[in-house]
Amino acid sequence: MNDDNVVGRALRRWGRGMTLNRDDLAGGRTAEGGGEPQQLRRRSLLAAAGVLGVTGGAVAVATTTRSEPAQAAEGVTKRITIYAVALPGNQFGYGLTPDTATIPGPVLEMYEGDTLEITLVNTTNQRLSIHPHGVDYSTDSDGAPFNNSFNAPGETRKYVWRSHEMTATSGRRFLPGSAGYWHYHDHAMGTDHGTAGLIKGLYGALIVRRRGDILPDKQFTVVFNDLQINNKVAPNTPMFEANLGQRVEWLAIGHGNFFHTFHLHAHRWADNRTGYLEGPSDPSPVVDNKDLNPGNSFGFQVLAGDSVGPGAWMYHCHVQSHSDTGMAGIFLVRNADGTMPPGAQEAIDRFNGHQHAAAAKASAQTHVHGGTGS
Ligand SMILES: [Cu+2]
Repeated sequence: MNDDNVVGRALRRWGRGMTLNRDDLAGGRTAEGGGEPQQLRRRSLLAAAGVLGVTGGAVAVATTTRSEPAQAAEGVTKRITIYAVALPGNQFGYGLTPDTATIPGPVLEMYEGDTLEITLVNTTNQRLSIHPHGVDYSTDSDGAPFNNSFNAPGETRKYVWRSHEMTATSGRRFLPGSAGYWHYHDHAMGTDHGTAGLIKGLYGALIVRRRGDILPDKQFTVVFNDLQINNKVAPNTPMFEANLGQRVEWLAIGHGNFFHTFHLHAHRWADNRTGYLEGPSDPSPVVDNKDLNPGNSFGFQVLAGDSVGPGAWMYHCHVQSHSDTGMAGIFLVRNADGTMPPGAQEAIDRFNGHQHAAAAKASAQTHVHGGTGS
């Protein structure tokens, strides 16, 4: 893949939609570790994007570093095109170009107050849609077939997602804004609930940030989908990598027919909107394990290796039969200079050589689930 072409396409798309604005909102990073061969590498794209800061096939413009709080103009409308594409192995993915569809799809980002106008191009022979959680939309952007809101095979259709800031209401109370770690997914393939689209990979993360939120150095999307992670089983699950001290944003999403618990080794976060404590008396519980059930999503930021140092750390479902059958992966925290810490490669080798005894069986069962509807 040619990064310059990706960036060029993104810029042309932006040029049609709006004027580039250095203070504009982050967005459009392709999820790392999506596991598809076409997957964009965010680091190389960042380098290619240069001063304009277009990332990952680029929904938007991200220039803010972690020492520089996010800022955005009020009420920006961002126009993007997303392609729904058939992938090898009877899977499907969303991509910012027809050639870069991944499982999960690209991370979409906006700030509270922004509007995301999505042109969804259905390149497949299946009925499908894109349905968001957490944002505002009318029934014709719902993505649900009963609202007649979907793409027929080969059809292109526009979906509009709006968002809003927190507002004061009576009784000294506040109505929530849109900020949160949300997600999007198909709602039309196979059944009126998109059951086939979901099991086959049509899902991704949606972040609505509040102005002033800290932006991460890296983002990892982890989707517990039936008994798989990002439609993979260990040891083929994504290995997420960061250098010691990098600010890492985890995006966790649940889909399918099972209840899960997401556990990250050696790191902990505040169980609130961001993962950070607001101060020494912030009452948010601090956790390292959290329910991740179908339709749920949460996110948090941690400093890679904070208080524990570099190493190969595991992330996994803590339902034992699920982790035993392959719902596990590696969070590799390298040394601050990017070199491998002692013992990490050996740990990775052991993980890769580990016989996840029932993995093949579980995978086969999952494919039975996924075999319906198309
Ligand atoms: Cu599980």
